Amino acid sequence: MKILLVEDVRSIASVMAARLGSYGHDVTIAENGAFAIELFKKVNPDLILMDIEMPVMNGFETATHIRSLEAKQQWAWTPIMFLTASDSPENLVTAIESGGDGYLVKTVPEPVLHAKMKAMARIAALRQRLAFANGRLQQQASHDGLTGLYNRPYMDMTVDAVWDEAVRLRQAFAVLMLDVDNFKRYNDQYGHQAGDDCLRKVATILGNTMAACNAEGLTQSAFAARYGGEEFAIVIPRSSSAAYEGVAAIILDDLRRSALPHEGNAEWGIVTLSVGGARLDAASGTVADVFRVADKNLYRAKETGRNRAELS
Ligand code: GH3
Ligand code: MG
Ligand code: MG
Ligand code: MG
Repeated sequence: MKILLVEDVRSIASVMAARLGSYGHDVTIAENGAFAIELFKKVNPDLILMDIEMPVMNGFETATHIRSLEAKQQWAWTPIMFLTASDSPENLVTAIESGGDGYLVKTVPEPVLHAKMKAMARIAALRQRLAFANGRLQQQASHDGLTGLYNRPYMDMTVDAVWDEAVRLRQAFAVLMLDVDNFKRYNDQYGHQAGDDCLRKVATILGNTMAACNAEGLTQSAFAARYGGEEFAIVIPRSSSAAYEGVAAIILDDLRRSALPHEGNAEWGIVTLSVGGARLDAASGTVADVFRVADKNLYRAKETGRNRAELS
């Protein structure tokens, strides 16, 4: 385990650190609460062992501060064991109230300390596995399994939040709906498996293009999502009309330049997209209306020849 040991008396700290080190733990020492908070952010320890009486900031105050830092992250809770001189009920109550998980007396016998650390290491290992599994679940819940882009539920949730803020602050809001041209023919000619690969490639291009647009400052927090089937959506918060038109043009161009073969796609012979867009200078009404307009424009782009954008 990575242990953050907080103790102002140097001799006690070094004896304790040597013991913990001999059990195979990686110990960082902080000599007061203020240093402990700095090191806590840097080291990301599995366990904090902390003295109560210290200058600058005592152990209880430090624990409260660490808990308030952790409150900003979901699921964050680093175990804190206080090191006390005396085994009193008041200490235990205050320890728990201030956000600690228990305490050890400083004169704890060697085998007891060793055993307690074994128990804490088991909990730390479990927390690591949970954090890993949780990260994977979050990724799966928000991303499309085929293409790796954001999925529809994530997009809907994010759009609602972006839209609410846009309405409140009367900000611009834009959306592009994109649909692969003649994709049924692609499947018919190359097979469904190749169709899946093609959707992955198109999605990668969309994702990369939007990352570049954000990185270059053309857009801020714009993102692409798989809307369903061979349809995608791009949400562009706070977008100027130049940025909105720019993104549509760049997307069409990036896909054309990738030149993914699609023999059955009219005279082009490569995979192309049709795009319909809608943009408001100052958000009002409902976001569903904005999507409806974009969808209508997508239909017009199809009607008037495909491989093009219709924006309003
Ligand atoms: P249009 O230019 O008018 O959009 O023509 P289209 O053929 O693309 O449109 P249509 O809606 O007729 O067909 C869409 C096709 O996309 C049919 C469906 O099988 C295919 N499709 C949807 N989702 C997937 C997928 O996940 N994988 C594959 N391989 N094909 C998909
Ligand atoms: Mg002390
Ligand atoms: Mg379609
Ligand atoms: Mg299509």
